[in-house]
Amino acid sequence: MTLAFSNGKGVIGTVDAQDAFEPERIVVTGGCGFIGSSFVHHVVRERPGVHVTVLDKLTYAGNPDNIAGLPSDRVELVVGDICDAALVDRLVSGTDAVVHYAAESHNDNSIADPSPFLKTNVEGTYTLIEACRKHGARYHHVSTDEVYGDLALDDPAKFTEETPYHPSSPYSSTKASSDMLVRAWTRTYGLRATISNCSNNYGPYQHVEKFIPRQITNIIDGVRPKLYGKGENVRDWIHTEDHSSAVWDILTKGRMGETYLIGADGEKDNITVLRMILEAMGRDPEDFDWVADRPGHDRRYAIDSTKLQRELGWRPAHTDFAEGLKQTIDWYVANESWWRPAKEATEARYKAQGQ
Ligand code: NAD
Ligand code: TDX
Repeated sequence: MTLAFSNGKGVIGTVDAQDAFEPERIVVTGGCGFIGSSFVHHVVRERPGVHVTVLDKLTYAGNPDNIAGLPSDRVELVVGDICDAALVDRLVSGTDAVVHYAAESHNDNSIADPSPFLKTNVEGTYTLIEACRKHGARYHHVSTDEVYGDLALDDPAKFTEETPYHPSSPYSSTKASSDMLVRAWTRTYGLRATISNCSNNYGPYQHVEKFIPRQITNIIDGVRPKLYGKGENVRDWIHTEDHSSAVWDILTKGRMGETYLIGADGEKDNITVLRMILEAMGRDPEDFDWVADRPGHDRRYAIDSTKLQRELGWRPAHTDFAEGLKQTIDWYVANESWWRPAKEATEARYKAQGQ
């Protein structure tokens, strides 16, 4: 049987009934990070019947304040490591699905020290899929477009689900490795899994080590923003709330064993984004420093999300990047107490790298 779904005006997609899935209890790993916490908020807001257990190690990137204030009968935080097999086994035994966000997520850190990336991104994923296999839980794997490597700046192509894997950095190669584990577990053991590969996210609660929050908070601090290389690298920006709605759709309507690319046609080069931030904050658009380039710096990412849109009817809600950026800037201006504790150490790390 096939189920149709509509946007209120007409049918925009269908899904096989056998794949439609309505979880009551989910485990969200990395739910105190930037994107995982957005997903937790999304589920609490949009799905009143669903209980969320967040499993998060609270590394430098995890902050329990990101999910503070959510109702305690809907959201439980378990502080722990996804590599802890006994803990993972216990949590997965009582859940319908695992949505896996936890990761070491920053390329620059992976270049400075790859070891935690191997541990968390590869061994952590292995630990989770083994538990899901044992207990028959559904598994959704959150990954990145960086597994496909990069595109030339003048190439009209975009990544699709058929693009060969070609990761460049220690971070993206560990994410690619984790995707491969999920694919193998799906085929060999019949793990009931889906995978999504999303482009660059922006929005509130992003760590100040990442490009957009780093520049916003530098400007607030009266420090000149830092642009790598020639500033011509292109990223395909998507608001984190759109990433969250897409992951929910894939979890509940996606076909087993399938990969879906998530993107919102938000390609911009870095210098353009930086000038937009400077202008939105009332500064001279040329008031920034050129700094050393990232080794192996991927040139361009671009996502073709046709499959997700056509099969599952997903659409991004935040299509005005300038407006989303302005709201993001306003959030950092209004929430200095959230980012201030991480700022000094982050900038000290960059300074040591000449960035
Ligand atoms: P983040 O660094 O902001 O958050 C990561 C979270 O995982 C933190 O809360 C941290 O405490 C937790 N964590 C780290 N190691 C852990 C461990 N061993 N056990 C338990 N918890 C652990 O990352 P993010 O930007 O929110 O990214 C989340 C996911 O989305 C990652 O898998 C990332 O690869 C993927 N992704 C990110 C982007 C992006 O633009 N940021 C784009 C596509 C995909
Ligand atoms: O200070 C900076 N100056 C600068 O020019 C920083 C921190 C970055 N950059 C550049 C590098 C990139 O071209 O900006 C671009 C974006 O950098 P990041 O925010 O570090 O993101 P990126 O490396 O593209 O990876 C992000 O998107 C894909 C996330 O961090 C990953 O987790 C995700 O998988």
